[in-house]
Amino acid sequence: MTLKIGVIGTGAIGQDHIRRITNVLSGGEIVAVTDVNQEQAKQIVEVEKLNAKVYDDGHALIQSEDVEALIVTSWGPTHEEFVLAAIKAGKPVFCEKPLATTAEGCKKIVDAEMAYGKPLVQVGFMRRYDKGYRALKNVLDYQKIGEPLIVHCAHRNPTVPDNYIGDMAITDTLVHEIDVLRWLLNDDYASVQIVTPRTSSLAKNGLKDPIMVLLETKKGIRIDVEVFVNCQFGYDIQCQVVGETGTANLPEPSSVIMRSEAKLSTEILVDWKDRFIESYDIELQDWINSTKKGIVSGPTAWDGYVVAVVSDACVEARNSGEIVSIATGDIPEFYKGNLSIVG
Ligand code: NAD
Ligand code: NAI
Ligand code: ISE
Repeated sequence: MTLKIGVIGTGAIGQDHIRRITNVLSGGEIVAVTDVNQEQAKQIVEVEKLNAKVYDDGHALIQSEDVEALIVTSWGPTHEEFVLAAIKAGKPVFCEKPLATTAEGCKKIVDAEMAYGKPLVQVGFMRRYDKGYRALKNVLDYQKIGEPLIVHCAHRNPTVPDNYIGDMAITDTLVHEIDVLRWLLNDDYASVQIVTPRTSSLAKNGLKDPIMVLLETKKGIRIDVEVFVNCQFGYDIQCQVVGETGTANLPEPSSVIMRSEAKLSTEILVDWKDRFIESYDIELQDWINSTKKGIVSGPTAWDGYVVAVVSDACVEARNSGEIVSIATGDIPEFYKGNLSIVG
């Protein structure tokens, strides 16, 4: 049985997910697409030679009888509305991060899903599927460096587009670390402080870039994350855990080591699509397989909600300069017992 999928938002990642489902993965077919930019939606149907209908808007697509499951890859602020409509229609939905741009919006989704009575929502936190992060988690879970004490991270983008504004360093970028670190450490956050160093002269649109995010977990682990989205030199993701008896680093993506012109060098990737390409493939194959079994096996709406609570606290900490406490509440019974190793 092929899962008939509708995609809302055919921008950068929407197109990339359509490409992988059509050409790389198995068991899913794109039967419907929509985008506020209708020309772009039509174009991807042509480019990928899809047997898919182009809908006028997301709601018409969600209601279509041809569509069994949804992928939401439109801009962050539109996610809440489409995910709520998918739950109302009783259709499984894979929503790119963020689930919603505020904790309040995510809570509405959690409440709607629990009222529906069956998990339908998966959030696109693909780093949990990454080979490198999984290897790092293995080191920690088997206590190979003792208990973790400190984590140093960097999330660097070479540049960002003009529509990257306001709080997006937190709500669009840092959210990946917020999710993956609580999964990696089996811990939740207790407080956050954000400090801003000198702003890069290459930052656009009034962005304060870079920022330094200082998190403390409930177990007392201290985390520092540098978010620097105009670093120019590449797409660079770093994570080092300092434990009681050693340190462990996230592996670098593999690359040819060159000795040439009196230099020893390796390439640095520049595009986020390439850095986690295998993770997206594994993530979406897992979503297709699980959806067919009627389960959600990846990051849930609860995970999306927790990330949004933390992200709201980060925004408050950035605006106030103060240390802000974080209270995420207890996980509801409904979301316990996730079957998957990434959940
Ligand atoms: P994008 O701007 O390239 O694409 C967004 C698309 O949504 C655009 O084509 C836009 O026209 C369309 N759109 C906007 N509003 C719409 C609406 N109301 N109805 C239909 N279409 C609408 O953005 P992107 O880089 O593809 O990002 C999309 C989402 O994916 C964001 O939420 C982003 O955070 C997420 N994302 C996640 C990752 C990741 O690593 N997991 C990477 C990139 C993007
Ligand atoms: P994008 O701007 O390239 O694409 C978004 C598309 O959605 C655009 O084509 C836009 O026209 C369309 N769109 C917006 N609102 C819409 C609506 N109401 N109805 C239909 N279409 C709508 O953005 P990008 O980079 O593809 O990001 C999209 C989402 O994916 C974001 O939420 C982003 O955070 C997430 N994302 C996740 C990544 C990951 O690594 N998991 C990487 C990049 C993005
Ligand atoms: C983008 O939306 C992503 O999710 C990328 O993974 C991230 O690195 C980038 O900063 C975001 O804008």
